[in-house]
Amino acid sequence: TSDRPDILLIDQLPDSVIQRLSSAFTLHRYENLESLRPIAEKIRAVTTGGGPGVPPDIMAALPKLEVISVNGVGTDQIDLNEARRRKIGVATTTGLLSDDVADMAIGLMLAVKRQIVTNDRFVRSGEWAKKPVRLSHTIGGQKVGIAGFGHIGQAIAQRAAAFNTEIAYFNSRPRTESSFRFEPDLENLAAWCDILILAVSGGPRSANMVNAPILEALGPHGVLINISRGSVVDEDALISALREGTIAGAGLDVFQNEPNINDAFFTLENTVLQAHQASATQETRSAMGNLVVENLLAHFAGRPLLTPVI
Ligand code: 8YV
Repeated sequence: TSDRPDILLIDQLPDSVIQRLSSAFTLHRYENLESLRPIAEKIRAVTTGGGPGVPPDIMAALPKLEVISVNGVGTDQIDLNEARRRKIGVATTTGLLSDDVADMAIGLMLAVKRQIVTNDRFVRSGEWAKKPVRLSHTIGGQKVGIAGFGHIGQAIAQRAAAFNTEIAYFNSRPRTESSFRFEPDLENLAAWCDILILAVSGGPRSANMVNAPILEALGPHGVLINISRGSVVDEDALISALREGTIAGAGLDVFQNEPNINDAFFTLENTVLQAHQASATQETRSAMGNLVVENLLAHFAGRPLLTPVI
């Protein structure tokens, strides 16, 4: 009945959020297109994460879809033109996760530059008693280039500034309200900086934006940090650059084909890997989940979405 709309869940949500959802809606977990078919006609809303989005075949299979509530900020895996054409509302959890994601970028920067993860392995393997410790690199005075200067990029800049780094950013347009230096050319930014942090949104415009020439420009002392989308980086070029010392190291939270990522990453000593966890704190995931619920409740109460993207 219309009192308890049927909702399709793609991706994981915290238990407390599932409980809130199940008190207002009838929930269906997405497994595959086959098992979706019999209930597809009933589904009026989808919740999903920024990573998985809503694959086109799922969207096409849901004729009664009214609203997509994204547990994240990325909409690169949702066909927004198609959603607009079908008058499907799309909401995200904008604003809630920038701080956590920026913290992860800084954490990865420190982990790579100060060799925290390799040092952890050095201690655990018992090597400490046998070998001299390796020297790492100072953060202060380093040049930090930030590609993508939205909420997350700006939160990264604010934090990086506290480490007495020099900062410049690349963006589709200058942020005149910001006092940080704008660099309109990504290759120039890569050539200038010691640490290149990716905070651009995903999608066709940024696909493989960080390719072999950008990595060459970053150079043998350069470090790449990615908390945005795996699609932004040409991974074959990155893996060769890390193997051959074209760049010094990388800290990666996101990959192509998650979670079945290229296993070449597993053997790279100079990389620190995370499982797309930059927003994955209990506090933020529960705030995000609650906003996912609020958007759905608003929609089915006939009110506008709280945080619509279209
Ligand atoms: C989440 C994200 O990990 O906000 C995004 O776009 O990718 C992340 O915050 C994701 O939404 C959960 O799948």
